[in-house]
Amino acid sequence: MHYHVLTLFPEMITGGLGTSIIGRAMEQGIIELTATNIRDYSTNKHMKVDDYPYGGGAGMVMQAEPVYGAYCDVVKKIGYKPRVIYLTPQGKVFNQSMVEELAKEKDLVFLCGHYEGIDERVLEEIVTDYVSIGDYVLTGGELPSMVMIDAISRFVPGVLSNEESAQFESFQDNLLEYPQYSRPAEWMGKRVPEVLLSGHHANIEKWRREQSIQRTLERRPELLENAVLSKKEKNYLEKLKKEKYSHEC
Ligand code: 6GU
Repeated sequence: MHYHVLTLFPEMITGGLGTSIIGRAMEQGIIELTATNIRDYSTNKHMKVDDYPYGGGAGMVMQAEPVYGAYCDVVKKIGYKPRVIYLTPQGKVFNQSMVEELAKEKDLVFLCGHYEGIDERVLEEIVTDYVSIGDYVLTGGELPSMVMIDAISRFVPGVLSNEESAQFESFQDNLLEYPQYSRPAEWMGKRVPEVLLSGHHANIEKWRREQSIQRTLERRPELLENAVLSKKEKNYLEKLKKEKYSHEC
């Protein structure tokens, strides 16, 4: 996977993604990250990339030409027109199924806007996907593109080791992850649940599934509508719901 990030702040991207699991995958050559400074494509003698909005109003607008120049260089380099993701609070809200779909691409371009946005004409010309990372407003598209690159990379083959593998985590089966414990067996008077010390693998598995169901009911009940549960697990969920309501005043 090769990520191409078009931004006015390339150091933010390379600095933010250079460590930990993503940094290791770059060293191994499994993923590649090129952060391009849109300012390098300014055709203005002062290297300006923004101007006042036609029609008036607050703030500045990023001009079409430098953005298009940066994009065209990517197309020239890779030899085809890739998906171009524009990070905007007006986009479709990013989720795990988008992660898994985007992880199949060979190249992805992330276009990061600033100021009051980017001239609409270049967006019409190059953008294939408008994506938001949630319903709040950030100052630019850099943090959202880093969030997306982190999440997508976890699904690029070879990025995670077997142990780190994505298969058994939150949102698998639409259930949240069960709680984890490590040594010591007692900390501040709190003991690790005894079943985890028992070595009885079937009981541990059952306990973890039940904890996942309980945690999902408490924290993200809307996910349970799409969760895949066995008959016994459905009964367990019904029991939890009854208990929950019986505790309310
Ligand atoms: Cl993708 N961009 C900006 N500027 N703000 C956001 C966002 C994106 N997603 C949520 N808020």
